[in-house]
Amino acid sequence: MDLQDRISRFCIEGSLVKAQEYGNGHINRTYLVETDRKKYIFQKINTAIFQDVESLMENIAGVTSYLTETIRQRGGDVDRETLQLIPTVEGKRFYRDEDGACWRMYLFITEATSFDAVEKPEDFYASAVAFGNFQSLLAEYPAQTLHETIPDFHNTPKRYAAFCRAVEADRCGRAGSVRAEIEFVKARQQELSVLMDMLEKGQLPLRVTHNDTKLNNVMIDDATGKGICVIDLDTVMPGLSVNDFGDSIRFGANTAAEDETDLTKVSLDLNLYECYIKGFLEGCNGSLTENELRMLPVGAKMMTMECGMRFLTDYLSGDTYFRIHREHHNLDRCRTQFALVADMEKKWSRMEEIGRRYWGK
Ligand code: ADP
Ligand code: GN1
Ligand code: MG
Repeated sequence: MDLQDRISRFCIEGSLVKAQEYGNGHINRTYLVETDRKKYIFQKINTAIFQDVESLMENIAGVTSYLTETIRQRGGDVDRETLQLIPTVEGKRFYRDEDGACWRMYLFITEATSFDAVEKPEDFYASAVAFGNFQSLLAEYPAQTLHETIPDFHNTPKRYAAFCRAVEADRCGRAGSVRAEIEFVKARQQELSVLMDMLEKGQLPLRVTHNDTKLNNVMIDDATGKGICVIDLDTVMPGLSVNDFGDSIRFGANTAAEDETDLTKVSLDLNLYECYIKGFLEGCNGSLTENELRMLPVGAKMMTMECGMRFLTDYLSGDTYFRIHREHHNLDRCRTQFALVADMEKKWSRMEEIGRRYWGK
């Protein structure tokens, strides 16, 4: 069965013109499908990571129908302001082929761009409003109906434990060559549980969050410059708002790419950091508690630490999780994250001071 056959299992309009690989996600395999009438996004779901595809797709169907209803009530364009699943010809949410691979299809969001790096601060600001607004839109969503698609996804202490196991196992014999990176993590072990501890003590609320708030997971409208649609809903689960904030900073406020090899280019751009705070608070629309506001800088550092640790864990375990495009790619990614953490530590008082400026606004 080839790609074309798999595409034909979905309710597409028109006849197929072309299908080509698309985007820069690290997890799923994404294709742009064009017919003579419409464009679609076609994805092979990464079933090594998402083992319970039924539950995953139930989450996505639930969230997208909920968003569709709200957008419709507000008179918005439901085909551009939320993902729209295209059912299979049997009316299912995904198609399992004879090899057991799982496929899903969405309408392609037209006249909008997902950026892999910040080209204009306005776009980063727009993404912040969109992610904040996404959280506000889902504030009343019945969180108990959501499946945990990746258990303990942002449980940083558990990520640390997994990292320690990978160092211990040293499956690829790489641990010896990354001693400095291992030490970098171990030196910060104490800090890694601060957010989870606050959650446990009821000092931070559990909300329905996106959990993967990279800039390229939001579509920016080409005409208006607004963040028209939040995409990549695989990890929408109960989580912490400060982590949604933090993951965006980790990716978008870095002056270098996530996989830059020249670490002198890596730093935290404080202007972008401030610009994101403004947009995120606007999108959250006054819903964040005092503790959440206070912990925003911690969220930024924690998501950067955690992501670096995850890249390093994957490097030590033989690159089985994140898609890599070159040798040592995960190590390069890990190094940028740790360089960014080090720069945040230098700029810590400025990060807090900027945060304080927006509390109460
Ligand atoms: P991954 O989980 O691998 O990151 P994504 O769902 O984020 O996969 O998709 C990868 C890329 O494909 C996105 O960054 C975006 O550029 C593009 N994309 C995904 N869904 C759509 C859509 N509905 N319309 C337009 N582009 C999309
Ligand atoms: C993955 O799917 P994508 O590329 O948007 C990962 C995130 C990481 C990110 C690092 C489900 O995001 O958690 O922060 O790579 N997604 C999953 O770039 O693990
Ligand atoms: Mg993505």
